[in-house]
Amino acid sequence: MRLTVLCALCLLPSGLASPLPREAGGMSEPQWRQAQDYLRRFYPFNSETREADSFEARLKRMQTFFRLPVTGVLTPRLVEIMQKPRCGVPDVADYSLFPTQPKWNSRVVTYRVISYTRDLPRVTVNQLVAKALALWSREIPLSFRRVLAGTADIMIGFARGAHGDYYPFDGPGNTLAHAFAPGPGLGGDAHFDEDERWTDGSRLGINFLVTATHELGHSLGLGHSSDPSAVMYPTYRVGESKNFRLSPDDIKGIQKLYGEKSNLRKN
Ligand SMILES: [Ca+2]
Ligand SMILES: [Zn+2]
Ligand SMILES: [Zn+2]
Repeated sequence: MRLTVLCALCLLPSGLASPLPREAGGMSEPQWRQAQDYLRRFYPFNSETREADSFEARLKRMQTFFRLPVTGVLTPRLVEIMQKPRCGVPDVADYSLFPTQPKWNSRVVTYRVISYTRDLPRVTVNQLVAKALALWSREIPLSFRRVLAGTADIMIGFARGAHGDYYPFDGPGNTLAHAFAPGPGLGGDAHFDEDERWTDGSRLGINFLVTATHELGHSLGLGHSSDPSAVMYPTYRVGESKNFRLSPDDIKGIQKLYGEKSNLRKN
């Protein structure tokens, strides 16, 4: 069985808190604690040494990811990023852990929406999931088939708090959703935090199309991108529902995994 991207989190004992560095002043105790928690969740281990490393080393990897000066010092700018709503999948390309990048090997991948949000009509959720999948499938030789019962490759649902996969959601804000890389069982599944207020763009809230397109990118095998224009960027930004589309970076990533769709079939 293949490891998923999220399994990276399992490797980390929760008591492994590093001592708080004191060299940078101006941060409150809760901010330090939040920073430690954030780094533990999203930068759990070094993908080269496969070891959990120090607070400073994690901070440096975060600064590298977000294209900031790599100082290893906690700054207000980093605290600001840490407070943004985001995806629950770590910003660690742990693909070096497996010999091959996980992907679906069949040309048709099935999906099923198993639970819904109270914020949107079911038909809207179904339409937006189909739209998100279409954004990906128009770039690659892969198609999606919805099933209404039984087990699908990609099981999609909304849940709050603990929901049976060791990655409990955290109430309103912060983690919005997470998804698992291709594989059996939980592999490919995408979960959305029901404690968020989901919207189709017609009112305030977290845009479901934008979030679903991101999570389904993980379901297809993509990790996070540090390109701020990419759908696979880890933090959520508002105001991007109109003309929403994949960025060149996303397309490059997905085609690296699956190849290009034949030009004849692309509109
Ligand atoms: Ca949340
Ligand atoms: Zn993500
Ligand atoms: Zn989950």
